[in-house]
Amino acid sequence: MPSIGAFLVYGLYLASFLGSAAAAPLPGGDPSETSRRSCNVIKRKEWRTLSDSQKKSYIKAVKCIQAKPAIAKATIPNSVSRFDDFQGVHIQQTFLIHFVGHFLAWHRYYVATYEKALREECGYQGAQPYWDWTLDADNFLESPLWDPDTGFGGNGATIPPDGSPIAVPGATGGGCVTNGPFVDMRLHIGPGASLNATSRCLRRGFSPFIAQTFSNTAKVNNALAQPDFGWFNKVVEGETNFQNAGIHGGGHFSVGGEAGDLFSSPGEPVFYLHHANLDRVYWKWQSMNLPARLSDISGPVTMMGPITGPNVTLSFPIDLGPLAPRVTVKDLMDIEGSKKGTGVLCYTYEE
Ligand SMILES: *[C@@H]1O[C@H](CO)[C@@H](O)[C@H](O)[C@H]1NC(C)=O
Ligand SMILES: *[C@@H]1O[C@H](CO)[C@@H](O)[C@H](O)[C@H]1NC(C)=O
Ligand SMILES: [Cu+2]
Repeated sequence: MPSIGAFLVYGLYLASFLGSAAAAPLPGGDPSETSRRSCNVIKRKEWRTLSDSQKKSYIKAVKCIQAKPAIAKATIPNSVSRFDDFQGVHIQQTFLIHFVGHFLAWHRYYVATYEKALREECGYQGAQPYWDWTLDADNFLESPLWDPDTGFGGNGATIPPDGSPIAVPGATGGGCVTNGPFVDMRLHIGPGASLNATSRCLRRGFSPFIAQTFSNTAKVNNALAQPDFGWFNKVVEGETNFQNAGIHGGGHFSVGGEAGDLFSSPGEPVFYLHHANLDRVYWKWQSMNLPARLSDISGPVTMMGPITGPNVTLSFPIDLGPLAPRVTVKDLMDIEGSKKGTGVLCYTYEE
């Protein structure tokens, strides 16, 4: 079967400027100042527990952020909207933030920054919802997420071969979404590592097989059973193949299309619900032994780097470029760190 590794080659030319991404000027001033502000902890809920009107408010906020003009044009010239800004930063940093020790910390900060943008720039009153894909693992197509009226719309149109850049086992669809709120959505950058101007539809290629195989409760429990962060992270990210993928890959490749693109997957609005759930599993694992696990961090500094180190530490910088102030892994270890004065985050999970 094709490996994700082969697909990584797709964007190797990026490597030349990835180093400079870390040096980009950052707005917002001293993050420790932000962390000292008072904080009202908001509660993230599972998508299907929201009322129809809460669901609609969330979708409305996503459409709002997709209509707000970009602020990151200096580093992502073809970004049109604030939504594109987020996608562009992920594309730029793809090789810096996956299969590394700070994978979960980076994506934790990234989703929280998106949540903040929805709330502060688009008047969204709720918290970032999450998608507990274990609830849909055996009945993927029936997930309330795909409802055209109260969800994100359904599968992409059928186009053989599957429209995702790698052949995903069990994939269907692959073309543009055919119903729901994102049927007319345009993506302005991507796919893959491309930051060139484009105008693309939102593609999906549902694979119920991937959902059933990798997004189930046993897989989550296996991750939760890991004794230290190094193992937890390895199990969550899994291998770069479809035999031993992790729950991270499960969420991405079950939706497929844009979501199955390692670089430009945040072009899929459901990306943020998937990564919120991954973050929730991470927080669950931390909460099983919080005193120790608020400071347990390890893993390679560079993508798939040597297991002998160097390892990521609490002082490792986390950089979202023009999206947010630079922080460290330490600032992101506690999802309520802002309230406690130990970090920059201020949310929690229902259940
Ligand atoms: C982006 O545009 C440049 C200049 O037109 C072109 O050389 C390059 O191949 C394009 N890259 C991709 C990935 O399409
Ligand atoms: C990095 O972490 C691994 C796994 O926990 C450990 O075996 C190794 O000694 C560490 N390397 C350094 C340089 O700390
Ligand atoms: Cu990612």
